Amino acid sequence: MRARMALAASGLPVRVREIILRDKPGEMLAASPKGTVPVLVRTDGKVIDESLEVMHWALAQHDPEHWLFADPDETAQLIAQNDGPFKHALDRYKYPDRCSTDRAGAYGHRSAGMDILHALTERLKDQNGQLCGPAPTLADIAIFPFVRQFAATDEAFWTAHAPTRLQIWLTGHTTSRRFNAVMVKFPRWKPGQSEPMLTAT
Ligand SMILES: N[C@@H](CCC(=O)N[C@@H](CS)C(=O)NCC(=O)O)C(=O)O
Repeated sequence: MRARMALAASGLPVRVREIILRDKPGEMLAASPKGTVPVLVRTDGKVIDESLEVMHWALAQHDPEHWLFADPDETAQLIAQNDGPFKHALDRYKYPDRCSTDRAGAYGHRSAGMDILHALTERLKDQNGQLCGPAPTLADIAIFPFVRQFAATDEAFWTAHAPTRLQIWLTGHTTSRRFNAVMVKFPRWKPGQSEPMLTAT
């Protein structure tokens, strides 16, 4: 979703092939054999199959909301923490069975995730609203979809225990017009079918 967010913000014309992960089309695997989404095939045939790289590629061409204006090292550190330790904790909290974690273990991972989120909340305070300043930048957009998953794992816990400022930040992102536009599922793509354009928002 973060890749779609950056593509939609950039306004670049992009055609979408909606796929189902348990039944990946051969065309997708031919472009990117590792079989994860997103996969972006550029007009010159080059393939980008990491969401963060898709974001950088799109915003490097057009960044109307200045998502790349934040300090690049700080941004990279925040995203590395998200994609590393936070994602590790999230997966084990969200899917304890898949990760062979028992309930007590899952709570340990929830607690590790919450520690990271408390540190992010301090940033929201210091930076006056978003992670790297008063307006959203790359770090906010790259990170909030994961915090959304964390929050949705146990909504009652989230509402009762997540810092208010973090809840406000998350709600601001998840209720945005752009996020709700990119979350809409397109019809599943089949070979020979036309591909809808991703709406620029
Ligand atoms: N680091 C990758 C992670 C991509 C990833 O793991 N995507 C998941 C879906 S969110 C996936 O495609 N999983 C493959 C599967 O479930 O078969 C990125 O952000 O691009």
